[in-house]
Amino acid sequence: MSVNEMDHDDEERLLQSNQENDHEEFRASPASKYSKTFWHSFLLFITFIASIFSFVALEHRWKHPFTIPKISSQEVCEHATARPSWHSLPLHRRHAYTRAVQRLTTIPSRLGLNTSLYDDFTYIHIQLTWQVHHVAVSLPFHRYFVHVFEQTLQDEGGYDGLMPYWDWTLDAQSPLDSPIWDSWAGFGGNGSEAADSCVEEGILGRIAKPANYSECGYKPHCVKRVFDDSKQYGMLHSKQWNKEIVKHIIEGSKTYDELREGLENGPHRHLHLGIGGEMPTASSTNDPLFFLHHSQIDRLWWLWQQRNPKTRNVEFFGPTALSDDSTEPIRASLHDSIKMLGLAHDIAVGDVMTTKSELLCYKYKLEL
Ligand SMILES: *[C@@H]1O[C@H](CO)[C@@H](O)[C@H](O)[C@H]1NC(C)=O
Ligand SMILES: *[C@@H]1O[C@H](CO)[C@@H](O)[C@H](O)[C@H]1NC(C)=O
Ligand SMILES: *[C@@H]1O[C@H](CO)[C@@H](O)[C@H](O)[C@H]1NC(C)=O
Ligand SMILES: [Cu+2]
Repeated sequence: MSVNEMDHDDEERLLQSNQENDHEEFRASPASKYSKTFWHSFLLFITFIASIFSFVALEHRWKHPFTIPKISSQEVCEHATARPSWHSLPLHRRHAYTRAVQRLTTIPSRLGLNTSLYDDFTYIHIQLTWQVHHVAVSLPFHRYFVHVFEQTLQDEGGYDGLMPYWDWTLDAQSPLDSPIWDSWAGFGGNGSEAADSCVEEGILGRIAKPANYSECGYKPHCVKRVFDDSKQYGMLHSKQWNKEIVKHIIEGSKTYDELREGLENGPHRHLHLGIGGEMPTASSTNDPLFFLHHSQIDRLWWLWQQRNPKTRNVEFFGPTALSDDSTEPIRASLHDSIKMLGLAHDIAVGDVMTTKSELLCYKYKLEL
């Protein structure tokens, strides 16, 4: 086919279509037909992109409804109730608490695991261990973690109260006489020598066995306690968690990082070590004392915050877990997320800096 022939053919086609257009006024010319299709596709494309964006936004909002931190000391919940001290709870209330914990071990996992709802907490604590200890986020993480446990006890364990805290400073003089070890209205005591240090009384003896996760994954086992009577630190390391030590940390810590470090490496760590067995491991959550212990740590942070809420409800800094491809630590920020791996919403640190937030809404009694 020659170039001329082609031109001729095209000319003819053009002529034909022009004639057709003359006859049918409503039909668009080839050029405008082209542009109409173009605009149709363009609009369709825009709509498509827009819907993708809104879907992603919705999805994000659904999964992380709290990711926008309120970076202020906003105390929006005015009628916060105070969490109770274990020591001040009547015996039947203490028993009711242990029954609620017990119930969580009979409810299926929320994470879709073949273990219990109670085990979900241990599973998550193990998964996140390296990200949430000895770093700035350790206090906010455990504040939120205990809150999720408290909510779960209320919603699914049938517990109609707030999370109690174990003020171990009250027991530092005589740790073995603490009411916390009661076998009916408490958690049982030291592990049994005859049973390889497994706890055989209290809630652990009655029900919560086997614990299903250990540091190395799925591994049904009994929960152990090996009370340490240390020459240096005293019975259950109580010289490291008595009232004087705690007072010194609360009154002496000028910054968040100082307080976090002082609490975490001091009383917090020594209580784990002093009780021994499962407590000083990543699966410490298998011992239900974990939650009362961390409620107390949370209370001490809270007491420190109350001394200057305006500043301390937004003061958050310190070390973070190292990023994979850099030796430089990332700067800790109120925007950092706190993951709950599906057990509850992921949130931002800024969401739990005050306990009188919409999300948390609790307080403690204002006394050390
Ligand atoms: C471990 O899993 C079994 C089977 O799901 C369950 O019966 C048991 O209560 C779980 N243990 C705890 C401590 O939740
Ligand atoms: C539960 O899952 C674990 C793996 O996470 C598996 O090893 C174990 O056999 C399962 N147990 C049952 C009773 O299916
Ligand atoms: C706790 O029990 C273990 C045996 O399981 C024993 O070795 C240890 O001395 C006990 N601790 C105290 C303080 O009684
Ligand atoms: Cu922890």
